[in-house]
Amino acid sequence: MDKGRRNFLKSLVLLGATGLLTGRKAIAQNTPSKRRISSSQATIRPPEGFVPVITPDVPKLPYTLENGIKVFHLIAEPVRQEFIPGRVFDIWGYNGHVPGPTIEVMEGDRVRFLFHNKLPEATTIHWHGLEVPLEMDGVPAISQPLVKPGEMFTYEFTLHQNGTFFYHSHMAMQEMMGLIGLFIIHPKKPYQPPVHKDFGLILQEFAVLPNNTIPNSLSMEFNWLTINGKAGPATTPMIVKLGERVRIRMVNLGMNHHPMHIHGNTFYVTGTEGGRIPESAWYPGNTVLVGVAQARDIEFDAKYPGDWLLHCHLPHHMMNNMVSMVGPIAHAGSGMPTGMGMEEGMGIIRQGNALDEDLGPALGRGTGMVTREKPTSHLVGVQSTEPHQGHGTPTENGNKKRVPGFPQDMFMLMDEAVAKPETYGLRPGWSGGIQGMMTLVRVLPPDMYEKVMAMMKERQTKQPPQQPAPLHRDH
Ligand SMILES: [Cu+2]
Repeated sequence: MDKGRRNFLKSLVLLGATGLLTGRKAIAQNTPSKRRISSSQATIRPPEGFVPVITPDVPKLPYTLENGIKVFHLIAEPVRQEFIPGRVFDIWGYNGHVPGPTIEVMEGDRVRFLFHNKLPEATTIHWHGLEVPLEMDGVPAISQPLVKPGEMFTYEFTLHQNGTFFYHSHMAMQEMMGLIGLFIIHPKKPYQPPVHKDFGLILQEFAVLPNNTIPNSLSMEFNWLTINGKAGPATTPMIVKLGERVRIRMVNLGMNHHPMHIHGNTFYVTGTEGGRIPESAWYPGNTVLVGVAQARDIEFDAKYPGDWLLHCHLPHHMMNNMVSMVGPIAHAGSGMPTGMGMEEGMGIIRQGNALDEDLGPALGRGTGMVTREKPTSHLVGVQSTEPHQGHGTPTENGNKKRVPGFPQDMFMLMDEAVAKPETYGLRPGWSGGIQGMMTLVRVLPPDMYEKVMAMMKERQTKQPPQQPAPLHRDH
């Protein structure tokens, strides 16, 4: 058994024990199905060559085994989560995380989900892409009754598919609050050619008005774009050893499609939300459109050493907190209520004359630390003693020329605030080049790879994984 698989099995045991402890209260409230499972339906063991999926910044959902059934506890609840250092948002997730913890199972498994609703309103869970009996499909009022606050519902089915799937609330606005998670089903026989690294990423978008923490789920525009619940540069790079074969699974459930682009490498699209694509139909690219409700798997051989960007190529999805043309409201300090009318949307809240330069573009696009605006005439044409804040690229001092369109840059350095083993050895100032829906695939030569992996292992043994504190743990 190789090391990766041994570690995976070890982690299952540990996670299983955790699940048992945290799930005790839930078990008492629930009446699980008494159905007996024959030995032919017993849990499927991972095959030789099995590679577990890695979901940076997102934990796996633990389970316990009961008569060969994998039993999971899934809790929908409010979550406080930091997308980037200093910016904590009030969103909704599962088991204290956004996106929810990754469900990782085997084709042929029988699974049971004891679903607890700790939200203040009714919800259900839909298993996206899974062929399950209608009564397990999770559509409120169509396939099942609503799961009211404080209630539970048991979902149980057998998995006959394999591939990249996801689970999510089937209440549209709840989806926009963050309620989604990965559901990875490994095949009984590993896909060919085998990969060394298998990553899973969830792409999400949130509209949070300046000085607020609560997303406006009605907005059609978005200013926080995340990968696995983090905005660049707080996204955690994917660490790969030079020469390894890599799979990256990407899932999208928002209002926008995301053309995901990788630098310096050519990949093949090898899977969709419908499962594995036959090799004869794989197609090459370096950008794959991960449309709403879609999953896309890509694979490539990591032949080129380097720190390669993987990012959505929509320009506005490579920013944090962009809030163009926000009027005085930006520095009101007390925040704006969410749920405003659609016409107010994101960033078109103004007072008075729309063309008054005192109500010019807000300068907080960097990481949103600054939402105070200044008259645009302060930016150019005068000897500026106060360069636009939060921005790191040098500006020509004493530039007497008024340059229409200035400023555009949002270069913001925060290397130290987001430092972790996975960022070790990046070029100083690297964090300025990564914002919004951006992350890195770091293809490291063997010596550097071993060093980073050792640092990651040390972190694992030294600190428990960081968990955002749910707001209402005691419900
Ligand atoms: Cu995008």
